[in-house]
Amino acid sequence: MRPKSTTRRFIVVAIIAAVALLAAACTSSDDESDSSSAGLGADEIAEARGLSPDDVTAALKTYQPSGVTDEYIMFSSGGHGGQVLVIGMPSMRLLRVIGVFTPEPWQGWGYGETGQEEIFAAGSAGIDGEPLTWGDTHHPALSETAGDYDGEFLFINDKANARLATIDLRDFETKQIVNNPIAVNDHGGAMVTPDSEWVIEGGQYAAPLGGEYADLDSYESDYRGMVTLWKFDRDSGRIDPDASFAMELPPYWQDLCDAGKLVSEGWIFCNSFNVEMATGLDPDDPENTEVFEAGVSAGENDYMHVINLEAAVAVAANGGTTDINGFPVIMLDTAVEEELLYFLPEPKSPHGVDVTPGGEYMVVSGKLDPHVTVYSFEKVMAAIAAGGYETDDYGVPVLAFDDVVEAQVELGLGPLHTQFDDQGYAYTSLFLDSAVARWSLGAPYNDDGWKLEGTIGVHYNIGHLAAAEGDTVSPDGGYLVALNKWAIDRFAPTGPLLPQNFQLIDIDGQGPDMQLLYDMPIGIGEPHYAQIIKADKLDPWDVYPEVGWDPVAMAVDPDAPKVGEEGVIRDGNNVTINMTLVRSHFTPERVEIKQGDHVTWNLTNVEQSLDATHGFSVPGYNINLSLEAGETATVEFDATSSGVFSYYCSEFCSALHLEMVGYLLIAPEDG
Ligand code: CUK
Ligand code: CUA
Repeated sequence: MRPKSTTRRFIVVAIIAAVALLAAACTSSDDESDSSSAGLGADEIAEARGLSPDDVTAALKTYQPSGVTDEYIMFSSGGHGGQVLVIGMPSMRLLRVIGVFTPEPWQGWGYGETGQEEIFAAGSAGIDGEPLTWGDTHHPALSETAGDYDGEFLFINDKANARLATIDLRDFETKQIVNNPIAVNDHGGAMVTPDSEWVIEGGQYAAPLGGEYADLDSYESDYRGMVTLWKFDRDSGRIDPDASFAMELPPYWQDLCDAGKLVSEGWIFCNSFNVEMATGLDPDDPENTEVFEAGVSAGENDYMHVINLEAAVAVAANGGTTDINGFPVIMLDTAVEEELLYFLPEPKSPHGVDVTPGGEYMVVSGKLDPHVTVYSFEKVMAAIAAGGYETDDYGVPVLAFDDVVEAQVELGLGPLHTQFDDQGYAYTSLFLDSAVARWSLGAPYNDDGWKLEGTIGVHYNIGHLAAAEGDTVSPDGGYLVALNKWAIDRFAPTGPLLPQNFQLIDIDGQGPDMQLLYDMPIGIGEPHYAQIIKADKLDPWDVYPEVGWDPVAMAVDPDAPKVGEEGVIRDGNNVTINMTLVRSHFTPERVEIKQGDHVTWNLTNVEQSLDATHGFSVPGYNINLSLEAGETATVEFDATSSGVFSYYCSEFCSALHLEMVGYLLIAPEDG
């Protein structure tokens, strides 16, 4: 167990004192119907607003005075908004929306900047080369060193199009999108190994690998699942596709994965569903009346995939792969032959797999089973060593459930995901019960563990949950966030589309003692997973390190426009504009070109002051850049339309911001 931070201990002491005062005041003060609270004392405000003592403690635990920063930072997926949300905790203030798979205008993400367009193009899985302009982000993964978040990078998957993105936490910007060459969608990504050498991307809905066509009648022979291991190169800050590989899996629907840690390091665990291999209702076959929701859950068991990553890496390195779409894949028969893959029976339609902080156990929840099932890594290793197992239809060894299970704990209805704290507790989301269950782990965490401690209701239908550093080797405890799918009656109505509801919960207590602190509506996409890092582990730049910094290359661009060297250079139909930006003007302020010109517009924000961002927007041409202090960028476009285009700065940067403008004159071709 780790000691609580001194700040937190101080807060707790302060709250106890304040609440004692307020609780007394709340119950004893006179009837007051004045709705204005200006000039009232704290007790009178609580009374006037009808706040209970619990409301008051919740407010005291989450309020951040102006200028005081948060203790934790939560990185949440933005769901089909395609971004990552950055939220301060415990205040639950939205700090930033990082554009990833979706253009984001405030950051000028995806509105003409050449380097960004190259990132989109490299990672675009669009049909016929058409770029995709959205993604369904599910699982953010902070980079880790020795199993702890190191605050350097963040990975996030796009479930819809089987893509992974890399975000650099020095500037919180997306640097890379890779497109899975063999799969059309994914789900078990992004999860990292304890030193972030590998980023795991598990599949979801089986399909022929490589994008070929095959009829659903040949599902069992032609459809396949997969897991892809992307090699991360920390020095370049990028995934290295040339050093990455995938593994062919049976056409079960692989779901979430987690990397082993400490005692289980070197192994990967992915749950799956649809071991039944249901293929949906067939309108031409009256015998087949099984819709997916019934067919996929018909059997008693699905399979957790236990993958020997270390051995798989060796097999891939020794050429034990087959190229599919130019990407090396360890085929299923090789995986069986080389003993890379084992299955563990999982109860009814599992979702999520979460490895305990010490790596000893893997926790799985059956969506249709009120239990969590805990598997022992040690028992799995012993069962593998003992041999003599059954196999599935594809020849993969299936270990006996009783040989590998450590415990089953009954928690409630619809268990999904599990997180951990520093007190030896686990927390599991209960979708159907709309609750979070706290349960104690067994040895070595608690000698009398494997039992439910209590539940707390959430509002409503919780998917994931995230505890402070709750999936690392050393969880912090203290806070947990319930990522609820439904909000129903929590917020003022805004039409038929309701926000999701992030609820902050204090998990500092013991047994059933948990307190709901705060509701945060999320009105952008539908977040799935989130990770919460201690804020002081992050060390982002205040401004770019040098003037002329290219955030795509993460280096100074020697050709970046410099003060005194601005101008417009013509070479035939190619026009290059070198421009600098500083409060409150562009240089040059006039750019005169001709219709039909090909324009390369280089810009440098030459400022080095904190928060001195300038925008650059050109009407009609869909160009909108955000240039942070020191940043350089390039926009290329064809001047197809003649006219007068006033480009302007879109950030209110100074008192004379409105004057930060220039004229782009595009003369008609035959004029
Ligand atoms: S999944 Cu969404 S609630 Cu994509 Cu992690 Cu479980
Ligand atoms: Cu620069 Cu407004």
